[in-house]
Amino acid sequence: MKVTVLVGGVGGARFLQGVKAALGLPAIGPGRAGGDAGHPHQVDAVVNVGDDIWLHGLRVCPDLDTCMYTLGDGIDTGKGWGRAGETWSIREELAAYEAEPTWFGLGDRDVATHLVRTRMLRAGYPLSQVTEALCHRWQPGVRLLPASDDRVETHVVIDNPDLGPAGDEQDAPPQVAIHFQEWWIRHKAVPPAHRFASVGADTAAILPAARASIAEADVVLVAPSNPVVSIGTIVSVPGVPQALAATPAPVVGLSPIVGGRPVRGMADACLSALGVETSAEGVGRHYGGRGEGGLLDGYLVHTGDACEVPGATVREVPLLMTDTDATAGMARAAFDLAGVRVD
Ligand code: FO1
Repeated sequence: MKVTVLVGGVGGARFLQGVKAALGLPAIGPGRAGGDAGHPHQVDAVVNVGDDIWLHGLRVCPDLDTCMYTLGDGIDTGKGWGRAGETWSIREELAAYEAEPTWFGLGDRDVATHLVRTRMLRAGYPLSQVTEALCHRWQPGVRLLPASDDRVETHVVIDNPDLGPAGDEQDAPPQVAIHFQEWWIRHKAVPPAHRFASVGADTAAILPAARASIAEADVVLVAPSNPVVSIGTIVSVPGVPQALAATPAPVVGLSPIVGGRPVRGMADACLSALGVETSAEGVGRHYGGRGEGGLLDGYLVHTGDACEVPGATVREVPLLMTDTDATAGMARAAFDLAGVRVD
Protein backbone atom coordinates (compact mmCIF):
# COMPACT_ATOMS: atom_id res chain seq x y z
CA MET A 1 0.00 0.00 0.00
CA LYS A 2 1.20 3.56 -0.72
CA VAL A 3 0.67 6.06 2.06
CA THR A 4 1.44 9.75 1.56
CA VAL A 5 1.50 11.99 4.65
CA LEU A 6 1.57 15.81 4.77
CA VAL A 7 3.75 16.69 7.74
CA GLY A 8 5.38 19.59 9.53
CA GLY A 9 7.88 19.23 12.33
CA VAL A 10 7.71 17.59 15.71
CA GLY A 11 4.08 16.38 15.68
CA GLY A 12 4.38 15.23 12.10
CA ALA A 13 7.56 13.28 12.76
CA ARG A 14 6.00 11.50 15.73
CA PHE A 15 2.93 10.69 13.66
CA LEU A 16 5.16 9.17 10.94
CA GLN A 17 6.61 6.82 13.57
CA GLY A 18 3.05 5.59 14.21
CA VAL A 19 2.33 5.20 10.49
CA LYS A 20 5.44 3.02 10.12
CA ALA A 21 4.44 0.94 13.15
CA ALA A 22 0.88 0.50 11.85
CA LEU A 23 2.31 -0.82 8.57
CA GLY A 24 4.68 -3.19 10.33
CA LEU A 25 7.76 -1.32 9.12
CA PRO A 26 10.81 -1.59 11.37
CA ALA A 27 11.13 1.44 13.64
CA ILE A 28 14.78 2.07 12.90
CA GLY A 29 17.27 0.87 10.39
CA PRO A 30 17.63 -0.24 6.81
CA GLY A 31 14.10 -1.69 6.51
CA ARG A 32 13.37 1.25 4.29
CA ALA A 33 9.93 1.64 2.80
CA GLY A 34 11.33 4.02 0.24
CA GLY A 35 10.12 1.92 -2.62
CA ASP A 36 12.28 -1.16 -1.88
CA ALA A 37 10.76 -4.01 -3.83
CA GLY A 38 10.91 -6.15 -0.72
CA HIS A 39 8.32 -4.16 1.20
CA PRO A 40 4.56 -4.32 0.57
CA HIS A 41 4.16 -0.77 1.87
CA GLN A 42 5.69 2.58 0.92
CA VAL A 43 5.42 5.69 3.04
CA ASP A 44 6.10 9.12 1.57
CA ALA A 45 6.17 12.27 3.66
CA VAL A 46 5.48 15.59 1.93
CA VAL A 47 7.31 17.90 4.33
CA ASN A 48 6.82 21.60 5.03
CA VAL A 49 9.67 23.84 3.87
CA GLY A 50 8.18 27.10 5.15
CA ASP A 51 10.31 27.03 8.31
CA ASP A 52 13.53 26.88 6.26
CA ILE A 53 15.95 29.72 6.90
CA TRP A 54 19.40 30.99 5.92
CA LEU A 55 21.53 31.40 9.05
CA HIS A 56 25.24 32.28 9.16
CA GLY A 57 25.44 31.29 5.50
CA LEU A 58 23.88 27.86 6.12
CA ARG A 59 20.50 26.59 4.94
CA VAL A 60 18.57 25.17 7.88
CA CYS A 61 15.47 23.02 7.20
CA PRO A 62 13.85 22.43 10.61
CA ASP A 63 10.92 20.24 9.55
CA LEU A 64 12.92 18.04 7.15
CA ASP A 65 15.64 17.64 9.80
CA THR A 66 13.15 16.91 12.59
CA CYS A 67 11.57 14.14 10.48
CA MET A 68 14.98 12.78 9.43
CA TYR A 69 16.47 12.79 12.93
CA THR A 70 13.30 11.46 14.60
CA LEU A 71 12.83 8.55 12.19
CA GLY A 72 16.59 7.93 12.05
CA ASP A 73 16.85 7.84 15.85
CA GLY A 74 19.15 10.85 16.06
CA ILE A 75 16.68 13.34 17.53
CA ASP A 76 16.88 15.04 20.91
CA THR A 77 13.69 13.41 22.20
CA GLY A 78 13.28 15.94 25.00
CA LYS A 79 13.22 18.99 22.73
CA GLY A 80 11.71 17.25 19.71
CA TRP A 81 14.23 19.02 17.47
CA GLY A 82 17.99 19.00 16.97
CA ARG A 83 20.43 16.22 17.61
CA ALA A 84 20.72 13.90 20.57
CA GLY A 85 23.94 14.32 22.56
CA GLU A 86 24.39 17.80 21.17
CA THR A 87 27.14 20.27 22.11
CA TRP A 88 27.01 24.03 21.58
CA SER A 89 30.57 25.28 20.98
CA ILE A 90 29.76 26.84 17.63
CA ARG A 91 26.79 28.64 19.12
CA GLU A 92 28.94 29.96 21.99
CA GLU A 93 31.67 31.10 19.64
CA LEU A 94 29.18 32.87 17.36
CA ALA A 95 27.73 34.63 20.41
CA ALA A 96 31.24 35.67 21.47
CA TYR A 97 31.55 37.36 18.09
CA GLU A 98 28.09 38.88 18.63
CA ALA A 99 27.27 37.28 15.31
CA GLU A 100 23.49 37.57 15.05
CA PRO A 101 21.14 35.84 15.19
CA THR A 102 22.11 34.38 18.52
CA TRP A 103 18.50 33.47 19.35
CA PHE A 104 18.58 30.39 17.08
CA GLY A 105 20.12 27.34 18.73
CA LEU A 106 22.62 25.87 16.27
CA GLY A 107 24.11 22.68 17.72
CA ASP A 108 27.54 21.43 16.64
CA ARG A 109 26.27 18.10 15.28
CA ASP A 110 23.32 19.85 13.61
CA VAL A 111 25.72 22.26 11.88
CA ALA A 112 27.30 19.31 10.06
CA THR A 113 23.91 18.60 8.45
CA HIS A 114 23.60 22.24 7.38
CA LEU A 115 27.18 22.27 6.02
CA VAL A 116 26.54 19.19 3.86
CA ARG A 117 23.18 20.56 2.72
CA THR A 118 24.54 24.02 1.93
CA ARG A 119 27.51 22.62 0.00
CA MET A 120 25.21 20.45 -2.13
CA LEU A 121 22.75 23.32 -2.71
CA ARG A 122 25.62 25.58 -3.76
CA ALA A 123 26.78 22.82 -6.15
CA GLY A 124 23.36 23.00 -7.79
CA TYR A 125 21.60 19.97 -6.30
CA PRO A 126 17.90 20.58 -5.61
CA LEU A 127 16.68 20.31 -2.02
CA SER A 128 14.93 17.01 -2.77
CA GLN A 129 18.21 15.40 -3.87
CA VAL A 130 20.06 16.91 -0.92
CA THR A 131 17.45 15.42 1.40
CA GLU A 132 17.76 12.02 -0.28
CA ALA A 133 21.53 12.15 0.18
CA LEU A 134 21.27 13.07 3.86
CA CYS A 135 18.72 10.26 4.36
CA HIS A 136 21.21 7.65 3.14
CA ARG A 137 22.89 8.14 6.50
CA TRP A 138 19.74 8.31 8.60
CA GLN A 139 17.61 5.65 6.88
CA PRO A 140 14.29 7.18 8.10
CA GLY A 141 12.28 4.36 6.52
CA VAL A 142 10.06 6.81 4.64
CA ARG A 143 10.78 8.99 1.62
CA LEU A 144 11.12 12.61 2.81
CA LEU A 145 9.87 14.83 0.00
CA PRO A 146 10.13 18.61 0.43
CA ALA A 147 6.83 20.14 -0.67
CA SER A 148 8.91 22.13 -3.17
CA ASP A 149 12.52 22.41 -4.33
CA ASP A 150 11.89 26.15 -4.48
CA ARG A 151 12.30 28.58 -1.61
CA VAL A 152 8.93 29.15 0.06
CA GLU A 153 9.52 30.71 3.47
CA THR A 154 6.89 31.58 6.05
CA HIS A 155 7.17 35.18 7.20
CA VAL A 156 4.95 36.76 9.83
CA VAL A 157 3.54 40.28 9.73
CA ILE A 158 3.56 41.89 13.21
CA ASP A 159 3.40 45.41 14.62
CA ASN A 160 6.77 47.10 14.24
CA PRO A 161 8.54 46.39 17.55
CA ASP A 162 10.83 49.39 16.95
CA LEU A 163 7.89 51.74 17.10
CA GLY A 164 7.62 53.45 20.47
CA PRO A 165 4.27 53.38 22.25
CA ALA A 166 3.55 56.85 20.89
CA GLY A 167 4.34 55.58 17.39
CA ASP A 168 6.43 58.73 17.19
CA GLU A 169 8.97 57.52 14.61
CA GLN A 170 7.05 58.91 11.61
CA ASP A 171 9.00 57.11 8.89
CA ALA A 172 9.02 53.72 10.63
CA PRO A 173 6.43 51.39 9.02
CA PRO A 174 3.59 50.40 11.36
CA GLN A 175 4.04 46.70 10.57
CA VAL A 176 7.03 44.56 9.67
CA ALA A 177 7.46 41.04 8.34
CA ILE A 178 9.88 38.78 10.16
CA HIS A 179 10.87 35.19 9.45
CA PHE A 180 8.64 32.61 11.12
CA GLN A 181 11.60 31.26 13.10
CA GLU A 182 12.25 34.68 14.64
CA TRP A 183 8.59 35.02 15.60
CA TRP A 184 8.47 31.44 16.92
CA ILE A 185 11.81 31.27 18.76
CA ARG A 186 12.93 34.82 19.57
CA HIS A 187 9.47 36.22 20.24
CA LYS A 188 7.80 32.92 21.33
CA ALA A 189 4.84 33.75 19.07
CA VAL A 190 3.82 36.50 21.54
CA PRO A 191 3.47 39.50 19.15
CA PRO A 192 0.08 39.03 17.49
CA ALA A 193 0.51 37.84 13.91
CA HIS A 194 -1.54 39.96 11.52
CA ARG A 195 -0.98 37.45 8.72
CA PHE A 196 1.41 34.81 7.41
CA ALA A 197 3.11 35.22 4.05
CA SER A 198 4.55 32.32 2.07
CA VAL A 199 7.44 34.23 0.56
CA GLY A 200 8.30 32.70 -2.80
CA ALA A 201 4.99 30.91 -3.28
CA ASP A 202 4.21 33.10 -6.29
CA THR A 203 7.03 31.54 -8.30
CA ALA A 204 7.33 28.15 -6.56
CA ALA A 205 5.99 24.80 -7.71
CA ILE A 206 5.14 21.55 -6.00
CA LEU A 207 7.95 19.00 -6.10
CA PRO A 208 7.09 16.70 -9.04
CA ALA A 209 7.76 13.60 -6.90
CA ALA A 210 5.35 14.98 -4.28
CA ARG A 211 2.69 15.56 -6.91
CA ALA A 212 3.15 11.97 -8.16
CA SER A 213 3.11 10.63 -4.59
CA ILE A 214 -0.23 12.31 -3.87
CA ALA A 215 -1.67 11.16 -7.20
CA GLU A 216 -0.54 7.53 -6.80
CA ALA A 217 -1.27 7.13 -3.08
CA ASP A 218 -3.80 4.63 -1.79
CA VAL A 219 -4.44 7.07 1.05
CA VAL A 220 -3.28 10.60 1.85
CA LEU A 221 -3.01 11.59 5.53
CA VAL A 222 -2.82 15.12 6.92
CA ALA A 223 -0.72 14.73 10.09
CA PRO A 224 -1.66 16.45 13.36
CA SER A 225 0.85 19.22 12.61
CA ASN A 226 0.34 22.96 12.97
CA PRO A 227 -2.62 23.61 10.65
CA VAL A 228 -1.39 27.10 9.69
CA VAL A 229 2.41 27.14 9.50
CA SER A 230 2.94 23.49 8.62
CA ILE A 231 -0.10 22.12 6.77
CA GLY A 232 -1.26 25.54 5.59
CA THR A 233 2.16 26.37 4.21
CA ILE A 234 2.39 23.03 2.39
CA VAL A 235 -1.00 23.75 0.81
CA SER A 236 0.18 27.28 -0.09
CA VAL A 237 2.66 25.78 -2.57
CA PRO A 238 1.17 26.08 -6.09
CA GLY A 239 0.17 22.66 -7.34
CA VAL A 240 -0.46 21.12 -3.92
CA PRO A 241 -4.18 22.01 -3.64
CA GLN A 242 -4.68 20.83 -7.20
CA ALA A 243 -2.93 17.52 -6.51
CA LEU A 244 -4.99 16.96 -3.35
CA ALA A 245 -8.24 17.78 -5.15
CA ALA A 246 -7.42 15.49 -8.10
CA THR A 247 -6.11 12.39 -6.32
CA PRO A 248 -8.42 9.37 -6.33
CA ALA A 249 -7.05 8.55 -2.87
CA PRO A 250 -9.14 9.34 0.20
CA VAL A 251 -7.68 12.26 2.18
CA VAL A 252 -7.94 11.90 5.96
CA GLY A 253 -6.80 14.51 8.47
CA LEU A 254 -6.09 14.28 12.19
CA SER A 255 -6.90 17.14 14.52
CA PRO A 256 -3.87 18.78 16.17
CA ILE A 257 -6.20 20.35 18.73
CA VAL A 258 -7.33 18.15 21.60
CA GLY A 259 -9.89 19.39 24.10
CA GLY A 260 -9.65 22.95 22.75
CA ARG A 261 -5.88 23.14 23.16
CA PRO A 262 -2.93 22.40 20.84
CA VAL A 263 -1.22 19.19 21.94
CA ARG A 264 2.13 20.98 21.64
CA GLY A 265 3.54 24.08 20.04
CA MET A 266 1.62 27.30 19.68
CA ALA A 267 -0.95 26.50 17.00
CA ASP A 268 -3.45 28.66 18.90
CA ALA A 269 -1.34 31.76 18.24
CA CYS A 270 -1.40 30.87 14.55
CA LEU A 271 -5.08 29.99 14.35
CA SER A 272 -6.18 33.18 16.10
CA ALA A 273 -4.22 35.17 13.51
CA LEU A 274 -6.50 33.71 10.87
CA GLY A 275 -9.60 34.14 13.00
CA VAL A 276 -9.96 30.37 13.24
CA GLU A 277 -11.27 28.97 16.52
CA THR A 278 -8.71 26.84 18.39
CA SER A 279 -10.79 23.68 18.36
CA ALA A 280 -10.98 20.43 16.46
CA GLU A 281 -14.06 21.77 14.70
CA GLY A 282 -12.37 25.09 13.88
CA VAL A 283 -9.42 23.34 12.25
CA GLY A 284 -11.65 20.82 10.47
CA ARG A 285 -13.78 23.59 8.98
CA HIS A 286 -10.62 25.54 8.14
CA TYR A 287 -9.35 22.55 6.14
CA GLY A 288 -12.82 22.06 4.71
CA GLY A 289 -14.58 18.92 3.64
CA ARG A 290 -13.66 17.64 0.20
CA GLY A 291 -17.34 17.49 -0.65
CA GLU A 292 -17.36 21.26 -0.20
CA GLY A 293 -14.17 21.94 -2.15
CA GLY A 294 -11.91 21.55 0.89
CA LEU A 295 -9.15 19.09 1.73
CA LEU A 296 -10.67 16.29 3.75
CA ASP A 297 -12.80 13.26 3.02
CA GLY A 298 -12.37 12.16 6.62
CA TYR A 299 -11.33 13.86 9.86
CA LEU A 300 -10.28 12.23 13.14
CA VAL A 301 -10.94 14.20 16.30
CA HIS A 302 -10.09 13.29 19.88
CA THR A 303 -12.70 11.43 21.89
CA GLY A 304 -15.10 14.03 23.23
CA ASP A 305 -14.35 16.65 20.57
CA ALA A 306 -17.34 15.67 18.43
CA CYS A 307 -18.01 18.16 15.66
CA GLU A 308 -19.46 18.71 12.23
CA VAL A 309 -17.33 19.35 9.15
CA PRO A 310 -19.57 19.76 6.11
CA GLY A 311 -18.33 17.54 3.29
CA ALA A 312 -16.18 15.33 5.52
CA THR A 313 -16.85 12.29 7.69
CA VAL A 314 -15.82 12.95 11.29
CA ARG A 315 -14.89 10.19 13.74
CA GLU A 316 -13.81 10.38 17.37
CA VAL A 317 -10.76 8.37 18.46
CA PRO A 318 -8.00 8.89 21.08
CA LEU A 319 -5.53 11.31 19.50
CA LEU A 320 -2.78 11.65 22.09
CA MET A 321 0.57 10.41 20.73
CA THR A 322 1.72 9.22 24.15
CA ASP A 323 3.84 6.44 22.65
CA THR A 324 4.34 4.68 19.33
CA ASP A 325 1.57 2.17 20.03
CA ALA A 326 -0.92 4.98 20.63
CA THR A 327 0.23 6.76 17.48
CA ALA A 328 0.00 3.51 15.49
CA GLY A 329 -3.59 3.24 16.72
CA MET A 330 -4.27 6.71 15.32
CA ALA A 331 -2.78 5.72 11.96
CA ARG A 332 -4.89 2.54 11.90
CA ALA A 333 -7.99 4.58 12.71
CA ALA A 334 -7.14 6.88 9.79
CA PHE A 335 -6.70 3.92 7.43
CA ASP A 336 -10.02 2.54 8.66
CA LEU A 337 -11.82 5.85 8.13
CA ALA A 338 -10.25 6.01 4.66
CA GLY A 339 -11.61 2.54 3.99
CA VAL A 340 -8.20 1.06 3.16
CA ARG A 341 -7.10 -2.29 4.49
CA VAL A 342 -3.56 -2.97 5.69
CA ASP A 343 -3.08 -6.67 5.10
N1 FO1 B 1 13.22 25.79 18.46
C1 FO1 B 1 13.40 26.62 19.54
O1 FO1 B 1 12.43 26.89 20.26
N2 FO1 B 1 14.62 27.16 19.83
C2 FO1 B 1 15.71 26.93 19.07
O2 FO1 B 1 16.79 27.46 19.35
C3 FO1 B 1 15.57 26.04 17.95
C4 FO1 B 1 16.66 25.70 17.15
C5 FO1 B 1 16.48 24.77 16.11
C6 FO1 B 1 17.56 24.34 15.34
C7 FO1 B 1 17.38 23.43 14.32
C8 FO1 B 1 16.12 22.92 14.06
O3 FO1 B 1 15.95 22.01 13.06
C9 FO1 B 1 15.01 23.32 14.82
C10 FO1 B 1 15.19 24.25 15.84
N3 FO1 B 1 14.11 24.66 16.64
C11 FO1 B 1 14.29 25.50 17.70
C12 FO1 B 1 12.78 24.14 16.41
C13 FO1 B 1 12.09 24.84 15.27
O4 FO1 B 1 12.06 26.21 15.39
C14 FO1 B 1 10.66 24.32 15.21
O5 FO1 B 1 10.67 22.99 15.56
C15 FO1 B 1 10.04 24.29 13.87
O6 FO1 B 1 10.51 25.21 13.02
C16 FO1 B 1 8.54 24.43 14.11
O7 FO1 B 1 7.91 23.43 13.38
